Amino acid sequence: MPIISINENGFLDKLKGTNGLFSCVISSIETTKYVGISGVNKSVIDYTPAADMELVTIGESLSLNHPPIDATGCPSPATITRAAVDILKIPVMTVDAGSYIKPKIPYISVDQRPTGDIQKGLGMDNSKELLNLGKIIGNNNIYDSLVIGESVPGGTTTALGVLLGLGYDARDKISSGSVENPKDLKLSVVESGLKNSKSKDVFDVLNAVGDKMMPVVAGMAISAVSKGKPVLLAGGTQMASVLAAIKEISPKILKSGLLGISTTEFVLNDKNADLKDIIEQIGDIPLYASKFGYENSKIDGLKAYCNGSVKEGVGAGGIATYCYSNGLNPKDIREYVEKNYEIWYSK
Ligand code: AAM
Repeated sequence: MPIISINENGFLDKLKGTNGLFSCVISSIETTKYVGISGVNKSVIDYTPAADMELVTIGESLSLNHPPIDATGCPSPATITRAAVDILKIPVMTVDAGSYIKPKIPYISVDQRPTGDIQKGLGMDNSKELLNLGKIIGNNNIYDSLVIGESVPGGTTTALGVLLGLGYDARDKISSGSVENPKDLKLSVVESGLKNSKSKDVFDVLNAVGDKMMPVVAGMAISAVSKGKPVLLAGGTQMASVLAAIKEISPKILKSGLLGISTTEFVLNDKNADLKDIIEQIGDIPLYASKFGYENSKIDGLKAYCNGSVKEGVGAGGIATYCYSNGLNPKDIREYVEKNYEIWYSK
């Protein structure tokens, strides 16, 4: 099986065979403008959330000449997500929670303005409202199940901030979109921001050092699970912070048996992070990791994932878990990405 399962509780059987929707919530973070916290390439960072979702939805990035890249030139994880949704014809929905550049495809808007400066504790002032808007989206979901991803450059730093703010032992355990996880820099940014958090209440912590994707995804997951639908949080340590927020807001959701989290093998095996430990601190939730066989790839940019480049994002790990549960193999995804790589990145 190309899925590593930890603490499995029958969730995957509930996901299997469902007519699911892939949804991705995007946002930008003002702090990335002047602090090098993100592994996403500086030259494309403002365009990355939009270009990621254009690629996933229609097979090309309209807002950039080519799909986004990381600091070392490796391809965005949106390439994996595109392969998965295109092969199995999975419907895609983009939710904009404040990307700098707006996608040139239809999307649902919950907030025009990007996430603010988390270093000053000014991530947002409307996390409660964003939670409620997320709930409306989840309530109106007509599909049997939801796989929810994110594209938020700088998002592993907000994840660190929210988990620390909620009292978790997360200091040395948060992953990164870069090989060289700038841990000290990320920690100093969130420690500074947390000083301006009004309290340890989840909404105050989100407002100070969270990003706008987080309350939206939390709301979507809470309302969809409440309606009896399986929800897969598609991401690594970023989705762990969403899980921690859900636990504060609606703890019964964690006990429903309808919530899981899935990432890539690259995040699960990241020596600079410890996702498994974080999930265990939060609660009794199944954790999955998808394999891709990228060690066998002929393309250097894909092989580099095995050495810590990119690792995850745009729901790549989770949508692969959904697809593997429904008959797809890692080879199908790898070959699709390899076949399209030249077309996507030749410009
Ligand atoms: C999303 N698109 C990406 C990408 N991500 N394109 C290229 N490289 C990535 N790493 P950090 O906190 O280091 O910025 O990592 C989080 C970002 O990396 C998110 O946008 C995530 O979706 C992924």
